[in-house]
Amino acid sequence: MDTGAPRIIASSILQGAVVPAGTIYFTVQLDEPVRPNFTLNQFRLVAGSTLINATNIYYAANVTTITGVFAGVSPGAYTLRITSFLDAVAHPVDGERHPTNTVPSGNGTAGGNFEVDITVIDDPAPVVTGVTLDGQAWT
Ligand SMILES: [Ca+2]
Ligand SMILES: [Ca+2]
Repeated sequence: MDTGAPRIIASSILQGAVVPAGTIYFTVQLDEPVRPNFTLNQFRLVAGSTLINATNIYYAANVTTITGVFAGVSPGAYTLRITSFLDAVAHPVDGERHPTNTVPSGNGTAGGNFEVDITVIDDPAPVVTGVTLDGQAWT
């Protein structure tokens, strides 16, 4: 009998990460399958009182690896938040982020949001900062 809450055991973005603006892919792996009836507000970017739902959610066939996609994210400070994943018998994910390593999640009690603070920055094209000439004199 399944008596345990799922936990998040891997996260593609860790607490404090700096990521380029644009499309952000946030993938998490759980230690058991969760129900695949996702809604886009189960992956969110939170910036103050602004809540941005995922643009898409993808998941592997066994529903242990799930990706939230956020398109067109502007620079700024955000919290990535995952809420309300349920296992087959409706135990909510024990989601609190690990205090130092981000994962595995959980505080021993079913439920709790998984939240990762990130900074989104402009990602400019590479700039030439120096050149090496091969001995030819400029005249
Ligand atoms: Ca379970
Ligand atoms: Ca918990």
